Amino acid sequence: VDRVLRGRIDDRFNTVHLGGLNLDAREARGIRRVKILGCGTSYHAGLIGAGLIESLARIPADAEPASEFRYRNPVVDPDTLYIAVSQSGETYDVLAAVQELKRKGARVLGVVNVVGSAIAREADGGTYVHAGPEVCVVSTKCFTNTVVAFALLALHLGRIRDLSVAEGKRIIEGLRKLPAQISEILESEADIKKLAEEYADAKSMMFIGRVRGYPVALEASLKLKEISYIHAEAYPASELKHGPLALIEPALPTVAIVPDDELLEKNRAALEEIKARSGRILAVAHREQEKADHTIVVPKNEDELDPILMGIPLQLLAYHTALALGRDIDKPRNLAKSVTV
Ligand code: F1P
Repeated sequence: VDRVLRGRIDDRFNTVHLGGLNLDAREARGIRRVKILGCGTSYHAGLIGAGLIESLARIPADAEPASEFRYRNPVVDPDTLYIAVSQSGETYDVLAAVQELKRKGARVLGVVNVVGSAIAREADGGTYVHAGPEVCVVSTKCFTNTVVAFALLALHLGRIRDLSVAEGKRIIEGLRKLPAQISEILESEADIKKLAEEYADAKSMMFIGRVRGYPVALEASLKLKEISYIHAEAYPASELKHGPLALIEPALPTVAIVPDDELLEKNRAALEEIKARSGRILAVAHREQEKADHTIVVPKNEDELDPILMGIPLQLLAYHTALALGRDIDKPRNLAKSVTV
């Protein structure tokens, strides 16, 4: 995270690599939409990125799995900024989406970890996320750094448009707090290990989050699947009542993302629905949640930056669950470091 924060999003630091954003102020003001493409963890980081761009730059933004986008003959719009996200920079679905976009005349930026990778070379500009060369098959640090890079991009676009200096400062100060807050979360690893051992007997787990918390739920459920092989599903908390509540019973624990923000009461109501059906609840929150059986308390940052911190204990939860089940963390089955076909 320090490394992303030290390299501003569009300064010379990037020139030797992806070349920065390559957007002048007039072009940045002309963006009508942002579309982010990635696969797996990179798609989930893109969903959080889209939320950051909408809230800080007030540009409509969304993310889509690149693996879907490339097959649906997408309409390419000249006023849309396309951004491809990839840790390895080699994932074929993402590369194919970038090539399809470029064939149709779009400008595509990359948010990539591996320097000089195929997607980095193909993109018209963008940034590296500096998660280090030692990343493993299952993406963790890169997820965090990609989201930080999106926060910087959202700030940059926001400042060119209508974001006030004071609002910009609020976010910058929040970003600066992240390294110390992440260290604080890592210090609670022993407690998270105990929780992982307690929930490791589950055959399946439900993950819920609302708005900013939903991509965190998606990513946490993917991490659990990838390395522990426990079946997991992620739902937007408000979708529970549209079907999935039928699944809730003591044998299906729910991991709930419950930040202290304007949606706190709504999220608490979802916990009540689950408790009313005798579901076990593990909450990730900024303070103990009465309805939950256990709460992992994480430090509070600015609302927009909370997803960065809330994802980290859940990466640790997946890691310790996998260890408790005797899985080979470094060689998860059926998973390649980059999917190149
Ligand atoms: C995308 C991805 C990873 C996942 C696994 C397979 O990779 O889906 O998120 O953990 O490694 O590939 P990338 O494009 O971000 O390298």
